[in-house]
Order: sequence, then C-alpha cells, then structure tokens
Amino acid sequence: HCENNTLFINPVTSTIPNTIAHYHTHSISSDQLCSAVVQETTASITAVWSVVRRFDKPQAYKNFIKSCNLVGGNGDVGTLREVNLISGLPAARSTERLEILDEERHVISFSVVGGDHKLANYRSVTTLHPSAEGDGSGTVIVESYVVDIPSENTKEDTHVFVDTIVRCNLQSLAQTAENINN
Ligand code: A9S
Repeated sequence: HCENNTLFINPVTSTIPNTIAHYHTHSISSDQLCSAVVQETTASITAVWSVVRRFDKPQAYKNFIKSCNLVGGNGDVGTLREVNLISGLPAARSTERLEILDEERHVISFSVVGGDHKLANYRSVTTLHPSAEGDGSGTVIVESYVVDIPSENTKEDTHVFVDTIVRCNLQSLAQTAENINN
C-alpha cells in the first residue's frame, strides 16, 4: 500500500474527506511506484473542474501534449484517447483510457493502455477539494499515480521524472483555471 506516499505527503491533504481518501490509496507491487502531487490555486473548484474534466482535451493544460483524438467511446468510462506529444520527448504518443469521471465528487482518473513510451501501467487519479487558504474559495488539487518501474531505470529516477511531469501539469492547470472568470 502507498498511504505514506499519498495521503500524508503534504499536510494539506489531511483535509481530504474519508470518502475521497480511498481514491489516493493504491496497492502496488514491488516493481511499481506510487506518489502524489498537491497543487493549490485561487481558482474555484468549478473553474478547475471545467478544465480537468475534459478527457478529450488534455492539451488545454498539459503542455507536453500537442493534440488529442478520441478513438473509442463517447466520453463515458472506458473511452479511449490517442495523445500526440510535442517533439523533443522520449515518446511520440500515448493511448489512454478514462477510468473514473465523477462530476459530483470531482474525481477524474485515467490509465495508460498503449504508446511508444516506457510508462507501463500508468494510472492517475485527480481530485479537487475546497481550499482553506485566502478567502476559502480556492481549490486544492491532488493527483496521485501508480506506474511500473521500467527495468532499465531506478525507482528514484522514475519517481523524479513522473513527479516533475505531474507537477508541471498541475501548475499549468492552476494557471489555466485562474484565467477563467468564475
Ligand atoms: O499525462 C499525464 O497526466 C502524466 C504523465 C506522467 C504523462 C507522461 C507522458 O505523456 C510523457 C510526458 C510523454 C512522458 C507519457 C505517457 C510517457 C512519458 O514518457
């Protein structure tokens, strides 16, 4: 299990209600790793959710993505997307499946099911929570993930690599949402 890496990595995540905490509790095998990134924003949950819920449009905030096409499904759980990455990365494309889309609880999850990259069995869960910071109308974004450790890489290198990408994505998500007026 990965409770130490996810739920208690940052004091702010201890404010996550028990009904949501299980989404960030992953059981992993010894050849996998799990971690979580937390991002606070002054943007409202409504604004953040409007961006992050778009499984068909990850390029709205993920800067490593050039374009995206749905290749199966109609937006429900099980829908597949083909993501084309910007040049200069060690990969060109990734095929991803929508696993959870909970509009009430603000939970979205996807898994990686194909592509020319090394992140096998990648799965992430993103949840949104009211922020106690400032006037209380902001959002805490929590994204946890599980991934296989590639045989040619160390656990630590994989951890740093993926955490860096997720942190970039969440900073961009916060910025994108802050530019929306609601
Ligand atoms: O897209 C995400 O939410 C998260 C990650 C970690 C995506 C990683 C990535 O798209 C690259 C940035 C190209 C790195 C994939 C699927 C594989 C990589 O090697």
